[in-house]
Amino acid sequence: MPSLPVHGVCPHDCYDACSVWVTATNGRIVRIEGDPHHPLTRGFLCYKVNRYLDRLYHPERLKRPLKRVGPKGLGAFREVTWDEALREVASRLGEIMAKAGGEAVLPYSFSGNMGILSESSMDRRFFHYLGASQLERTICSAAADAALTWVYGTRMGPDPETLGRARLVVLWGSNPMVTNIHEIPLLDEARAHGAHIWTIDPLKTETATRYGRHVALWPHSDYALALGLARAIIHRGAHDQAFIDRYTRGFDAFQAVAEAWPRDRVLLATGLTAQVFEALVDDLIALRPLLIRTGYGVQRQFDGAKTVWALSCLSIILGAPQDVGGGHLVSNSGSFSINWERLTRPDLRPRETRHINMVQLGTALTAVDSPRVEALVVYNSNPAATAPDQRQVLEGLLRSDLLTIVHEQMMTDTARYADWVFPAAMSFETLDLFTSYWHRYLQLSVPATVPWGESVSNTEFFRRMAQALGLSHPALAASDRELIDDALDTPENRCQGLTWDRLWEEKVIKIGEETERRPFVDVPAPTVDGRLHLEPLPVNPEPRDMDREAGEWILLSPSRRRTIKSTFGNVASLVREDDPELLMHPDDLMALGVGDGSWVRVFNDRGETRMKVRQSERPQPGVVVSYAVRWNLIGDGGNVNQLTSAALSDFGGGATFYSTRVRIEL
Ligand SMILES: Nc1nc2c(c(=O)[nH]1)N[C@H]1C(S)=C(S)[C@@H](COP(=O)(O)OP(=O)(O)OC[C@H]3O[C@@H](n4cnc5c(=O)[nH]c(N)nc54)[C@H](O)[C@@H]3O)O[C@H]1N2
Ligand SMILES: Nc1nc2c(c(=O)[nH]1)N[C@H]1C(S)=C(S)[C@@H](COP(=O)(O)OP(=O)(O)OC[C@H]3O[C@@H](n4cnc5c(=O)[nH]c(N)nc54)[C@H](O)[C@@H]3O)O[C@H]1N2
Ligand code: SF4
Ligand SMILES: [Mo]
Repeated sequence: MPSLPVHGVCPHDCYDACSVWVTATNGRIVRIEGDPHHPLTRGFLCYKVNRYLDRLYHPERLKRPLKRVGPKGLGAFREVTWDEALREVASRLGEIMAKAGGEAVLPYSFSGNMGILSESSMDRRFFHYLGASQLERTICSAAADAALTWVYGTRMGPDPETLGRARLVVLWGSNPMVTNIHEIPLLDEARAHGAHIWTIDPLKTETATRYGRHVALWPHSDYALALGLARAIIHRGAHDQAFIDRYTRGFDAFQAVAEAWPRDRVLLATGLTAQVFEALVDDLIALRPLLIRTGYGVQRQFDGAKTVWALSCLSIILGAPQDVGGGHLVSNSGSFSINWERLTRPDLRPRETRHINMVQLGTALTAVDSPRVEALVVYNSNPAATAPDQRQVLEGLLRSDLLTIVHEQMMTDTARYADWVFPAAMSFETLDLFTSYWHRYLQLSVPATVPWGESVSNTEFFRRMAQALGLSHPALAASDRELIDDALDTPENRCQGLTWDRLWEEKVIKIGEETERRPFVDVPAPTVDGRLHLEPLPVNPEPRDMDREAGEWILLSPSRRRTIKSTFGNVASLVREDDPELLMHPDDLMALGVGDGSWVRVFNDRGETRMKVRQSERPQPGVVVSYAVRWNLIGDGGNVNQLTSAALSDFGGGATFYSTRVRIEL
């Protein structure tokens, strides 16, 4: 007899945060279906999660703690009991901290599970209490976050439920056909009402093909384009001076930067024709509501932050925020009211401790001193596959004196380098609270069954670690229910009656402002003066990254349809071993004298990997594509991140994966 379905939330790092119903029979999950009542996720799931049972009960799913028995990286382990593993790990951690202090311990995690408890609660308390090094979690969106906070004082944009009203949508470096599939019905709706939808992307993506009006600009030239469009609009007198006067500050300084971008310079930088440029200007001036929908693709590069700043300013000088359905949407993370201080307890830190930027994990493990990183605790992330400058990361993970502890669901590329691996529960087996970086629904995910084997949730893992280390502070023993209460404990939530009881009753709750309320217009921007800040970021206003040398290609590695970064990368129904790895334009294949399907060596001064080339008109000549990311194990021991840059973005300390140049040979 199947039990009744319970409400769950897809936990993966995805805009959509789908509402689902999960059914278990005899302790085993047998069905995962979309919730038809969720206004945005609408009862359908993506290609990946439609095959989720293949991941949940994957033959390689970890069930018991493991201790390394062979050389690091080879994946030779033996099963041990939780008691033995915790005892030994606690004793090693104790020795390290006694000798080198808490900062010799480095946590490394990201959004493998987006539940608030799983991503950022007991783990943070634990590391704060130890006085561990603090990880700056920058790998995904730090450049955009910094720019948005500069301009708007938060990360918030229009409610996606109003998207259908837009009459001009500019999808700027975003590929919702792959990464935000529930946005597609909204875009279709807008198009059915006559909206023009432009896609600004160096690649001819599935989204560009669906909506036409594709602007295949040269990678990383968006900053030039945004400023050039703004300049042209201002020169035509078509900017919204009344809006600018009432809601913004810094317009003159913005205009001074935009002045450096006359049309000819923009055409040279972007590769656009004058007709396309003028058609865009005309649409931007004529059509309202105007939504600029910026994805994270534009900011994974050296000039990432100032690009997002320029796009924000472009939408603001056109007065886009004053229409319901208009504005600039990058992220809605800032819409939610979560008491992060109470949840993560930075006050537990014995003293201020150093920060380590996760983008530079390789350097942190191989070159940082005083103290050296002697213990690395990885959860919710698979840096051996997903971090840039992979050769250095793997060199660090191979250090014989590094204690590496990994809490994981699968034997990932990173877990193979661990000294100790602890089995992690899956989200549908644990209680958690979810926000979204796209929509405005807070959701409760209720366990459909108990964790598989001896696996435990992230919160339970860190409770056990604390106990094994003899840490008796009550904050380190809080239950999941107590953590949720702490998370919700804010004046805004109290005011809206957002409590555990209501969440338990309703499971899916629309938060904050009503759909019709226009951010930054009906409520002031949460900046110091309530205005939108157009002043330039405190960085060099000239772009850094626009060209390549002879014999080099720009390598882009955006999201892959059948995986979420490396997650799902071992699910046979989703990953084919013969998947093409490197897409290349036919002209480039011809010039290189390489046939479709050949194996090539792709290299630069950071690393190299072998990939199979496939002829494709997605990239333009001079650009190659390898979707992020496949497991190293499934290739030649490395993947695209052998080649990517660990340099930081202009502002905000973000990742620059796409500022990568490579050479290619047979
Ligand atoms: N199926 C699937 N879904 C995912 C993910 C996944 O791996 N697979 N990843 C999830 C995560 S972690 C994130 S952060 C989001 C990211 O999702 P998005 O915000 O959509 O970002 P990306 O996939 O990085 O890139 C989007 C587009 O930006 C383009 N792009 C690259 N460089 C430039 C440039 O210089 N200018 C412009 N205009 N465009 C550029 C790329 O070609 C790509 O088509 O998606 C999430 N959803
Ligand atoms: N070349 C290139 N590289 C990129 C990018 C790119 O565009 N190009 N994008 C970057 C971006 S945007 C991101 S966000 C990062 C993501 O990089 P990662 O943070 O490494 O994310 P994933 O590869 O999804 O790995 C998440 C891991 O968490 C595990 N996991 C899932 N749920 C749980 C749980 O509840 N508990 C525990 N303990 N583990 C769990 C999964 O099994 C999986 O192995 O990759 C970055 N890497
Ligand atoms: S991965 Fe994204 S689209 Fe797919 S089910 Fe999860 S939240 Fe929905
Ligand atoms: Mo991401």
